[in-house]
Amino acid sequence: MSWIRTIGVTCLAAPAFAAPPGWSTVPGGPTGRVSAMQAMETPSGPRLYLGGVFAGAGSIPSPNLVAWTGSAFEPGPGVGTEVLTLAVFPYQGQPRLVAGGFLNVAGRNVAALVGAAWAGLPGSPTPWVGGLGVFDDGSGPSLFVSTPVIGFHGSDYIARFDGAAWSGPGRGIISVARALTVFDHGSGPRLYASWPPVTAPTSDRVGVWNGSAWTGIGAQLPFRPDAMVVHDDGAGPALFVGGPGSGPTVTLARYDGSAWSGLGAGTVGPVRALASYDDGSGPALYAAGTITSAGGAPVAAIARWKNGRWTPLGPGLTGGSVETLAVFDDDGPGPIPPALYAGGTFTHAGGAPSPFLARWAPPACRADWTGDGVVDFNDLLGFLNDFNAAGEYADLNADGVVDFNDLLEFLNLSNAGC
Ligand SMILES: [Ca+2]
Ligand SMILES: [Ca+2]
Repeated sequence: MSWIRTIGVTCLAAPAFAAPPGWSTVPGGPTGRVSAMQAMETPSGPRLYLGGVFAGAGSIPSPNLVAWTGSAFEPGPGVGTEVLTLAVFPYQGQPRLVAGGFLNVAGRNVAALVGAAWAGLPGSPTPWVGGLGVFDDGSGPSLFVSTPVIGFHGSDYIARFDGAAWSGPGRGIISVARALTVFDHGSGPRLYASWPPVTAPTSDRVGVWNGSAWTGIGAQLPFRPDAMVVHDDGAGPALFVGGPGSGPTVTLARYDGSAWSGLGAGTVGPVRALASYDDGSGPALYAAGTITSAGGAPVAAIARWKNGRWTPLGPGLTGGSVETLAVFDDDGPGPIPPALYAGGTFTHAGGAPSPFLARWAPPACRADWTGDGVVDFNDLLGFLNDFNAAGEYADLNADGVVDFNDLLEFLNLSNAGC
């Protein structure tokens, strides 16, 4: 039979869970825009917190913040009028979820979830908060808070809170930084902000906090970033940034510690969220927002960069934008693989209704090649198509080549029911 043949295709990563991923909806999810997501361990187990502008999740009232347990939604509890940013920060003796935005918790716009109640951080901004970042300069972790205040605790637009007291790191940055990300390119960790400091050329676009002062990045970038993530594309960890751009402008770049570089033909359209996620075939970079093309081909709001090329995520996300991405493992060590969650204003995922929240992941059962929840003949046909095309997910036994042993592996999985 023609499809039984050896195909010598080299795959780079050893897949832990190779089967083609797909979109699924998360029933009973948030009833409005999701702007931020944060995974964390809690005394009740892992939670994915979702913040934004909504009345609750499904029929559960919980304004602007809800928690996903991996199988159900819980009240956040709700907070404020709009959550823009979330982080995890040690406060009052243990790691806490902290939120920023338009919260007005006792007049403050950064609040920590202490037990079952929100506590406004004393000294936190009375105007809104657009960015939160956690950075340890060696003296313990500090929460960096970005807000539209000149001279906020002695620093423009940004100040730090060590859990007890605020300090202004001197001259600040030139506007509210939505993205604050820690990156170490070999000379120690630094905090990167999505606006340059007042002391650097605006063309630097990005500010760097070295533990004592803000400096420019020293390498010009043609757009201002809104999203940042550290990702290893195989050439070592690098800082990837995405931004608004306009028209046919590339809106994504990679910084290796000394220079910016592009990602192939790049993305067109605003990038609002970035994530590093391993779907079982190795880590890849995911860029999302309102992008309309990646690598020169059309995509719907989200695309994947791996091994030097762009791929769409099936029919993508439509009807609105993607504002945030997060990786969450619904059942921890259980059989369900980690998923990439997307939140925003979109209405559909993979062509099916999935308002404001969607889940991209391989099927829990590897023999369910089509991801429709049943193992049948269509899965064999689907696998054989990918096998013949030497598709990247066809290396089922993770030995780096797509060959007859992978077909045997699939048949074994299929016979075993999964
Ligand atoms: Ca199936
Ligand atoms: Ca193989």
